[in-house]
Amino acid sequence: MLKEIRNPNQLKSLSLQELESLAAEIREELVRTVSETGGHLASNLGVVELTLAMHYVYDCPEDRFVFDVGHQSYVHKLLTGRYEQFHTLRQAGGLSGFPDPAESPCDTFVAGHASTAISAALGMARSRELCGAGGRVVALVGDGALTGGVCYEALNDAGQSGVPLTVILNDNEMSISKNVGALSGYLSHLRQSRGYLAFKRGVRRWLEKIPKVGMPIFRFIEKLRDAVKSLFIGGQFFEALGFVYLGPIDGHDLRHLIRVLRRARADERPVLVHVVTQKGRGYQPAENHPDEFHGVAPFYIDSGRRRKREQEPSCGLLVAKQLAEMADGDSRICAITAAMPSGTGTEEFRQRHPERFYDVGIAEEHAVAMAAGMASAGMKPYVAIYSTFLQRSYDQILIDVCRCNLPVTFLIDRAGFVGADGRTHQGLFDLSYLRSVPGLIVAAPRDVRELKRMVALSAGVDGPMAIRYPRDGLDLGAAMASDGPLRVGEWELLSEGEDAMFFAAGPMVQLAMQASIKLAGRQIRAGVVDARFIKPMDARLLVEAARGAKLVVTLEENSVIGGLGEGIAHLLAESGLRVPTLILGAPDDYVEHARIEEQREGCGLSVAKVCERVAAALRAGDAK
Ligand SMILES: Cc1ncc(C[n+]2csc(CCOP(=O)(O)OP(=O)(O)O)c2C)c(N)n1
Repeated sequence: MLKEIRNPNQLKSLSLQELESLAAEIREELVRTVSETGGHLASNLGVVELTLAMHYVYDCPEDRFVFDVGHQSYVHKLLTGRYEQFHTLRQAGGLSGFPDPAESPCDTFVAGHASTAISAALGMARSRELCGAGGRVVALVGDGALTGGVCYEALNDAGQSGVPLTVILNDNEMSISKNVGALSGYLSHLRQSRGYLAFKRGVRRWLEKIPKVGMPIFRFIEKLRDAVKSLFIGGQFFEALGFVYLGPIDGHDLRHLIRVLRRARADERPVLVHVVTQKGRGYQPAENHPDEFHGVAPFYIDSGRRRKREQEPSCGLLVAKQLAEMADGDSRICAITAAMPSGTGTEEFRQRHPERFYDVGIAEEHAVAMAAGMASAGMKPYVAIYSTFLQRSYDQILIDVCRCNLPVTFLIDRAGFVGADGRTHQGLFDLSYLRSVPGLIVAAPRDVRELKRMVALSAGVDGPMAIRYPRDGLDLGAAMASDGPLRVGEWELLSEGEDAMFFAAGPMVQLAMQASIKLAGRQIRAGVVDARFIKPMDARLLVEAARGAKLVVTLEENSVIGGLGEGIAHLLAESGLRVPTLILGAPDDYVEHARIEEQREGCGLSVAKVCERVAAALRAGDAK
């Protein structure tokens, strides 16, 4: 059946039984494809019936769906004419793993970062009112996303707006890991009231059988719903915010879902439908380990085992282990994560020092402001957040931490290209947004050995520091390890060269080394400096190394706007040294999903392409 669905309107002619078999087909397709491509499996398996019911009740694209984060939009993609391309998911040139309006008119909004769907949906609903356009707007938000503060700003605004808007809360008790926080406890309290709802359904079935008076009595009871429900369910948090609350309902019961969504659609007020689903539903390994199958690499369907062994250990895990050891001897050290204990490796720290570990939910701004508070009261917090999500915390970094010179260390994971998650997840901006922060030390180690030294160095830094690193731990080997002292703001000269001088940061040092070897084969002598501190920069070594060269080349896995290269160009200009400078890095753009090597190649950051650019720049210089 799935093959035949080119348009979600086709669903409307299917019977309940047919919809149920379609759900089974969709699950098979999800498991088959994601086992090959990798991706967000467990979240999608959990919303199969819910997405079917949404498309059954609403009319896409006239009605607009906004998926929070967007990682759970695969079922929607399959139902909106993208079945044929589904096997290209997350690969270069293929379907994105997130909604993308360029792919389909049924994708209304790009997300990737959590907790923005209610705001966007309210904006769309208001815009429709102003333009006199019809159609409903529905936001699908997870209970994990609901730990993010933006949701409350939106609920607060939407609840009093009187604008027709439906928020579907997909409550599976999980963020990536187990959900956290008081609201998660509140939702669990609501879920327990399902006994009451089952009781209500039972009453209806019973009353339906009584001719004439049965249904009027039931409707009377329904009118008393709020009063009766509050006896069983307790505080009506969402209703206090101005929403009509419907639920909790079983998110795998299609008949019930359709009935409740119809009711929500007919309501002219803001409505919140609380749907309870099981993450990973229908595929045993994902049901057993929904956290591991949240975002998964290609795997064998039979066992759920990964096809390729993980490149172990990740930088995050190494850092967390080291930090846990440092914390043994320093009771001020604590670790903070924003809903990513396994992704950032900080789970390791939790094992050893649970009393000094904080998972604050998807709340990066709060995480950083809280770290500032802890540091101001004597602790030494380490905040582990992915580069892309730390963007949310710019203000807290600038004002709450750095303005007061507080000893908070930022462990910035997934810096640089991130591969299949694509445009919304690239860690290509942190050097730009952090370099502008007064007083912040910004470091990028070239490999895991250097990373270790930087984390050790951070212990003695009595102010803010950021260390950025990619997911996979590159080890350049003992021969490339530096044995000299590591001092804040000091770079390292790795090799000399009179034609070109590379200044590279992070894993780009390896690329610079490889390029310099290849260039030597073309009689071009290129030296390499590890510019491991992006702030403060080593002005002395820069001028010394650049003075004898015909060309300065900077290499970074960051946007060329505002990163290492621009910083070096600025310093060179200030020093009065006039050397042509080639700034190589990510373009001023959003880099699409592909493998990391493909993304590097596409941005000109391969050995061959770097050599070409350097040779061409030198030729142009000679010609002048
Ligand atoms: C601002 C931000 N921080 C962190 C993440 C990483 N992240 C992606 S999905 C997710 C969990 C979302 O949980 P939930 O909303 O309940 O959806 P589920 O996967 O359980 O359906 C997290 C933490 C993100 N996308 N955006």
